[in-house]
Amino acid sequence: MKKVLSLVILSIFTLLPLNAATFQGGVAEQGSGNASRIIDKQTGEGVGGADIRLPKQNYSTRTDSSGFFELDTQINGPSIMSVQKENYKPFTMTINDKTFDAPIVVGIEKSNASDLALDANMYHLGDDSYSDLSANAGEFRMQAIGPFYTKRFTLRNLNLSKPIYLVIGSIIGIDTAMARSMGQNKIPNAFASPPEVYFNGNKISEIQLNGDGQKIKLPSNLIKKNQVNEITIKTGRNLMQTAYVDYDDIEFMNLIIEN
Ligand SMILES: [Ca+2]
Repeated sequence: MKKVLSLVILSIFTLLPLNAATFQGGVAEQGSGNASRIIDKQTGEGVGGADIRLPKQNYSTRTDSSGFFELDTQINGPSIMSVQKENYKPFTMTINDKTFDAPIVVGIEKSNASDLALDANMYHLGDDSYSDLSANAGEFRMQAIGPFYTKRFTLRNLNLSKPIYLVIGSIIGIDTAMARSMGQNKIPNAFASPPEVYFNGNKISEIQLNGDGQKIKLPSNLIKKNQVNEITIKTGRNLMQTAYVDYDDIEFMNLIIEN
């Protein structure tokens, strides 16, 4: 019971920057034995043959025919775990060394025709220079692609009468003052400006906290229907370092457009 509670607290914590309704998967209940499980969120049945990946650990495994899996790898510090299965929304969640102290059950959702999976890969923004106390300290270094990420895509078949969102599956490593005050990192004397999100050249959001399933509304006046649109995510910089530019090293995975 204690484990369930701590997972619930973890979920609430990682979900703080958004409302609960935006969580697409979710830790539903405790698993049994040593095996964790992936289930269909609607039917509650196990999802067999789902790919589980931990890019930072360079580790992957697959669920058995009943949806059960075990992670045979060491997790130090926050890491992103992805779950992928055909016909389901790509799902990610932030895990740490405590997450699998007891088996967990994660519900994944069938994909909708109106959702656009923009990018299921993991990216590291920054300059590969960061403190061991940062929210990003981990054992496997994924090379930084630089201070920003850009993706171009065409938006078709949109229902413009409904809101359209960019969903960031998971994001870790943000060292803002707010992330520090929430206990997401342990750096005593430094903090960074927040990552910024641009849509078609306009800044539409700042991301203050690490977490899963963060939803950003795309302003309808900026949406180009049936044309090329562009999303850019730019990492922040260490505000206590003035001698040179020290970009905040962050990692994110799984971008989806939801309509
Ligand atoms: Ca850095």
